[in-house]
Amino acid sequence: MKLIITGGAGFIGSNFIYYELKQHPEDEFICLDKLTYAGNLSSLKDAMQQPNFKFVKGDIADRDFVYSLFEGEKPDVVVNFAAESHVDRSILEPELFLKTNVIGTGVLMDACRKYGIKRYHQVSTDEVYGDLPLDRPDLFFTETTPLHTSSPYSASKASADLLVLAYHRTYGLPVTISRCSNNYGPYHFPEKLIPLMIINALHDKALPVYGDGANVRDWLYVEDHCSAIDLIIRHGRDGEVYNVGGHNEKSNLVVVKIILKALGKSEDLITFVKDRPGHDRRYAIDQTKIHNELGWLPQTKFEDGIAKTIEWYLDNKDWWQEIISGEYQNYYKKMYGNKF
Ligand code: NAD
Ligand code: TDX
Repeated sequence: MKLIITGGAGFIGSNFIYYELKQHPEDEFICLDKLTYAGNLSSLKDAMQQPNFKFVKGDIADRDFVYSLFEGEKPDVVVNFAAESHVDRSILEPELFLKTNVIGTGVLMDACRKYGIKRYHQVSTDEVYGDLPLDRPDLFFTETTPLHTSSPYSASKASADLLVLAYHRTYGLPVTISRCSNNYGPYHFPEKLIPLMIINALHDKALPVYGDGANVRDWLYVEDHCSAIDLIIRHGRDGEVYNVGGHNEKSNLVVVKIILKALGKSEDLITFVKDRPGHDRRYAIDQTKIHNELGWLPQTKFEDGIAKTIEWYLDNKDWWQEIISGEYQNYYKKMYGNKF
């Protein structure tokens, strides 16, 4: 089988490529990535050594480029990770989110229609469901929870999901969608909560916790997300949405304290800053469907996953030092300059 994996130079995409190379050495993998600020070729260094892996630089919203790639490669499966993925950036500059996340998804699906495909898989997010109240721990997102988005990012992801389902109904395109909770693990770009807090703590810099730090996320180790997508693309049913989550809800403050404790740093580094506009309070996934249909369950407990993640950041300083030495500093000033 030949798979095109878009956004494979990003956090989850690169982890997925390593997962697939290990689990399915008989398959062929092409990574298509624009290499935006979030894409990092060094994350794919070891994959580049494999004869069944190829990297192609390009934009999923560039129709001519995408069509010529599909014409040449004739993939069996497309897994679309490519996206603008950071909520805070979407609040500052929404337009790029529409172009990549909505138009880009449409172009990929048109290419699938034109050249034929066994499966198009859209990597979506639990953020399409909006948020849940903190005082109703009995509530969870199911696949039939209405879409109710809060940020330009989540609105763009929900739009893409609707487009994917419409292409299934109208054109019979064989699609699946996964909606996953917050991931953490190796190669996570340091603008996101967990890597940002690890790296700031290592530098004894303030840890900017938005609002009161009580917002809850359902954290899933990235490899568990990869195993879920692998099952869906190979055994999932056409036209179906599958929720993926860890039943591992933690407030941001609790997560930050766990990181500080593991690094032997003081909680005095915690600094409460101005809240994110429209900040979702709680995400929580009901993963009954993927468990019942495909037998999926997360394998990594948070205590083990966070320990492995911190160790990875300690062992791979070159990877993140390269990132934070560049444009990232301007981003940090722009994003956090007026929050403190
Ligand atoms: P990321 O920002 O780390 O990586 C995104 C990748 O997409 C980068 O390599 C970037 O260069 C590439 N890209 C961006 N625009 C592109 C374009 N126009 N054409 C080609 N490539 C482009 O993101 P991530 O955290 O790995 O997330 C991957 C996917 O999973 C996204 O679709 C995101 O919405 C979804 N998701 C993420 C999480 C999470 O916790 N990170 C949870 C659920 C779902
Ligand atoms: O500096 C920070 N301080 C802080 O308190 C940052 C960067 C975040 N936060 C809070 C905001 C959220 O409540 O931490 C929580 C997690 O924030 P992010 O890491 O930005 O993730 P989130 O907004 O939850 O979205 C993530 O999960 C769903 C991914 O970035 C999305 O791509 C995915 O769809």
